Amino acid sequence: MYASRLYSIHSHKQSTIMMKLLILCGLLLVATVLCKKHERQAIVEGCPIDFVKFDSSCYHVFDAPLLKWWEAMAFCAMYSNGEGTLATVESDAEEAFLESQLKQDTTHHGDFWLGATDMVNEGTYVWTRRNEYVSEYTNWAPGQPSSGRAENCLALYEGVQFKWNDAPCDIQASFICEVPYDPSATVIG
Ligand SMILES: [Ca+2]
Ligand SMILES: [Ca+2]
Repeated sequence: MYASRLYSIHSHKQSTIMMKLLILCGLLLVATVLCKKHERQAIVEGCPIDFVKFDSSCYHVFDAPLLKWWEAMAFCAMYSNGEGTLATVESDAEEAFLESQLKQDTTHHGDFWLGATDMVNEGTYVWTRRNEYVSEYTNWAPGQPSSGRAENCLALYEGVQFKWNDAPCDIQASFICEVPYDPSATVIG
């Protein structure tokens, strides 16, 4: 009788330990999933949430929403207190960085707006937010710019390995925003 009671207490203790272990495993599983989710948010200090840093700027490729060139420019200005702009590309290194971002993901199709246009003076492209001519650095695809007054906005085009293309400003396309890297900026979370 005594032995069986002892056995019963022992077995009760064992099942309590098992229960505790199961709860612990469950908590660990939830914590792992939450950590993975957190990683996906990709917060880089000094950049807006989900932007990636390169040199002294932060960038994000937007596959959606698809916007006209001027809509995309206004969209980018929502970031960093109005300092956001469609990306400007001013060196081989910056171009290579953006191309690598686009080539990483096979879902990127079509044109990706950059921040230059020749809509004011045909043939003369200007980085509008910087108020600079596109002259020091260019990376036009062969045969581009192709279409005179019919195509006045600059894009990286997937069909030519993300080299430069002039496209009609009112087509709805993907786009890349760029904001200045600001180490003093903090993410509120
Ligand atoms: Ca043009
Ligand atoms: Ca073109």
